[in-house]
Amino acid sequence: HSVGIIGAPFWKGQRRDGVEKGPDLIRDAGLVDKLKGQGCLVRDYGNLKFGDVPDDESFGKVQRPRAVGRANKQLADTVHTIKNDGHTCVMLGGDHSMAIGSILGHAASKKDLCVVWVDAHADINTPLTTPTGNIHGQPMSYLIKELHSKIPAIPGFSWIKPCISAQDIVYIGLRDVDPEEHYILKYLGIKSFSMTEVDHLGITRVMEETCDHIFSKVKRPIHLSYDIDALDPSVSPATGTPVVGGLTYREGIYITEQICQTGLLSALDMVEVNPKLGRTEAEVSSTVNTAVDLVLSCFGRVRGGSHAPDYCMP
Ligand code: DIR
Ligand code: MN
Ligand code: MN
Ligand code: MN
Repeated sequence: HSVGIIGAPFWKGQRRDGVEKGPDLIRDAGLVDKLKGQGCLVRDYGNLKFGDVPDDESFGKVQRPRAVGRANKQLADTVHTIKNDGHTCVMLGGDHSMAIGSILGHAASKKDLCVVWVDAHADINTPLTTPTGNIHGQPMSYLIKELHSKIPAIPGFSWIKPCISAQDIVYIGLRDVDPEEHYILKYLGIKSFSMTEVDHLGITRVMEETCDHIFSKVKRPIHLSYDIDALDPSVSPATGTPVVGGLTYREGIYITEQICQTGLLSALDMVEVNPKLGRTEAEVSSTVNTAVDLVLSCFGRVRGGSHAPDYCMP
């Protein structure tokens, strides 16, 4: 695997500061060396730098639209470059509003991508349905072609054009979905495996059906957008909106192992790690180490162990 890493230390898609520390914490936990140790070629593109955006008045309920729009444009351009350089792109967040730029930048070089969104939340509120005004609860609404007519013109967002169809999306891990979001999911017929389906089918069948759905016509590049709050807060407590009853560590890792197995992972987001929201050092390290393990498992780490192809016994 050839991996390009970009840090997006951005928090303005929600209200709790600390999530901008995610990229450096995940790196400090040894991500790059561990990826190299399992045979990956790694290029670290560093962290994006986001300037101040003055007079960023809310648009209706939507908070800090210009800052979010501008940061996502920077990210989209960089992800596009990383894809054109031939890497699988890893975006370290930052809050989940950065999936807008990550997916748009990815789509700029891979037109036929599909999205697997692993999250406790659907993040599909529109600017008109959002109960909180936080853009990290809305990114999907800007990206889906079928919702285009429902999205008003937002300052800072004029460059954003939807790039995916409702049928190209699978959700896994949902358990905190707003009523309007639930309506949108049903109305568009979006494939979703809530925690109820994970309980009912088991994670094995969830992943089989996920692959059947996204590859029903042809094999295509996968954009995996992984919100660390998909996992149970007993595993990853240091995050902005934890919700009880989440994926176990093993279910979370099984998802990334199976996505790796497809051979079609083209871009990954690892978002919403917020060290300021861990109550103890152990809570922070459990969250950060889980994020690292999920990334490693996207790029070939297997729990049964492995060895280099030319390995000889001493
Ligand atoms: C809620 C919470 N649905 C919102 N969303 C979160 O703000 O739109 N997404 N926490 O990660
Ligand atoms: Mn979430
Ligand atoms: Mn439902
Ligand atoms: Mn999310």
